Amino acid sequence: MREIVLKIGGSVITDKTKPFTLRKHVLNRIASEIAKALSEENIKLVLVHGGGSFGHFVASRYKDKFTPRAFIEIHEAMERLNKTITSCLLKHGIDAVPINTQLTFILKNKEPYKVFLDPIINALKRNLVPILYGDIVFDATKKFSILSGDTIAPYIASKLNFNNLFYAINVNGVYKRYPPKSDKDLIEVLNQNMLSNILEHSRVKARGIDVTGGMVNKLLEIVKWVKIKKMKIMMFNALKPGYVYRALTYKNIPKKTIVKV
Ligand code: IP8
Repeated sequence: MREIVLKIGGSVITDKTKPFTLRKHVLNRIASEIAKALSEENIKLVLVHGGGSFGHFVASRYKDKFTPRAFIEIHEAMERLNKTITSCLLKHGIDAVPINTQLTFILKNKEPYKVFLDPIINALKRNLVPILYGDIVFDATKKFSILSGDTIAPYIASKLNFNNLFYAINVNGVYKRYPPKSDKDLIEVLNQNMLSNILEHSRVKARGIDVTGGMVNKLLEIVKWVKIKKMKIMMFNALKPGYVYRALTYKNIPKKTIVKV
């Protein structure tokens, strides 16, 4: 059985340089690729999406001072994005069921503290595709904190003992240097040594607004949560047609980064 957590980057499905702007054609194409993969293979799939020009845009207005109003507004923007994505998945025949992040995760000092996985487990048992998303959630010490999809994805993959964790992003993978000169700088296999090196030295910035820190944060959260050596962790460019389908059906993707924990 294939078990896959697929994190779809906010930079893939939205235009992060323009507030509340969806990349409709990209979303439609990705939904059709997921639908095709699900029709061909037996896959236990959990989807997670980021905030893009919805959640990050509203969150940036509050500059880390999350008031009750921020909690409501950021969540409202994320719900709106999630609703659009879910509707698109449904239109393509995918039995996607949104899982409310605020009701699933309570944090303590920004770390998962109480997590209610039962709805996700129940959905999977009934062949549904749970879809989670980065959001602002309750935090036992800080009142409210942002929980990134980049935390949710490796956390869920580990807790559910999944064998695959994939990141559909807007670049080909992780590079040796930033800005990369060419794809010669693409790291095909990121081993543990390289991983600690990157986490110590690099300063990688996402274009547009990103309150959760892009690639470095992805790697940090992978290292924090994934303890299962056999889990396949892969990052690939979802702006390239066919790559999501190829990833979900285990077909080769020419340019990608495999992360070894
Ligand atoms: O884009 C953050 O999720 P991410 C969501 O996965 C918000 O980091 C609310 C900014």
